[in-house]
Amino acid sequence: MNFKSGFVSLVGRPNVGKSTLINHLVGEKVAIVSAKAQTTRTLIRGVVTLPEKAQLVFVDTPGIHKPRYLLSKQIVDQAMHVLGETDWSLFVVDATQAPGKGDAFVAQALGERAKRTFLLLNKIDRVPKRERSRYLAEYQALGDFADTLMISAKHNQGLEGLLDALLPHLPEGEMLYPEDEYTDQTTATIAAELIREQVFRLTGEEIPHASSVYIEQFHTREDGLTSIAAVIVVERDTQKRIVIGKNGQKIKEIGVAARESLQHFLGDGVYLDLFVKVIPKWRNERQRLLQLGYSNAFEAQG
Ligand SMILES: Nc1nc2c(ncn2[C@@H]2O[C@H](COP(=O)(O)OP(=O)(O)O)[C@@H](O)[C@H]2O)c(=O)[nH]1
Ligand SMILES: [Mg+2]
Repeated sequence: MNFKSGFVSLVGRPNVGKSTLINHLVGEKVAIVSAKAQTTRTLIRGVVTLPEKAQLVFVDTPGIHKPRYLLSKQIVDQAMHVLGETDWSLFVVDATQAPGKGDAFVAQALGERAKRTFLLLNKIDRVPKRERSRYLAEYQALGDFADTLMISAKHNQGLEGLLDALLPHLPEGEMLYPEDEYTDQTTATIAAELIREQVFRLTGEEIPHASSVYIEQFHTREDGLTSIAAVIVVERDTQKRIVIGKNGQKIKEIGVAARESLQHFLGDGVYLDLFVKVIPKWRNERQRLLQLGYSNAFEAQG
């Protein structure tokens, strides 16, 4: 058999488990995960190489939803655009719930753009066996799917079967990434994302969506330790106060958790300095979005 390679996009409304799925397929954390919707903001590639067989490049897309800010408009446009560019699309839905308007919206976009789609009913670990087909027909009615698979991204159920099912329709081709590479993100970008994951986890209400993280300084010291200075951006002074917390408690909590996560990723010995900065309306200003690293949101348009 000749070597095959191709791109596979993961699409679906927010919170169905797309980022969890790409991480478990790749076997490394390439995308941050949270229980809050709209966590993923950029296209993230995760590479799976099956030696002598195939290389699949999965593209995690931000959840498609009705946008309220320029940031979310760019994000959604970008996700829509990628549908038409990949060999396969995986339409990820939440098997614990009946389809909603959000799912129908995504399914329609898939129908208009995607080449070939699998329907993935995710989170089946939360559905008793005899109830797993409960919403099946309703989801299948949303579009034209090559096949339907039931999976649990979180518990690695059905993922090998998924890879096997994708292979036959993958085009023949060369490896697209070096065999040992599993993402296109830089180490600093992943570091910023891991910090943002903790901001999402440890703050509430409007803070997660009004915040962003960028790395101001990242270097490996002579003694082998990694020194990172990162800035958490928010939109208002009141938000800055919440992120810092009473006597600096909140920022300390975020720092401790982020440092642990960074050490897991980079190896032991991470120095982390966190700062909080107010940039009014950053989510709505093109220039700010570019500065904060959301540039591929714009590139995807061209
Ligand atoms: N029980 C269960 N939870 C899952 C599964 N996949 C994802 N989740 C959870 O669903 C939430 C959203 O996941 P995430 O991957 O960020 O969703 P995304 O917005 O589609 O990228 C997180 O709390 C995940 O832990 C699964 O297979 N089973
Ligand atoms: Mg996500």
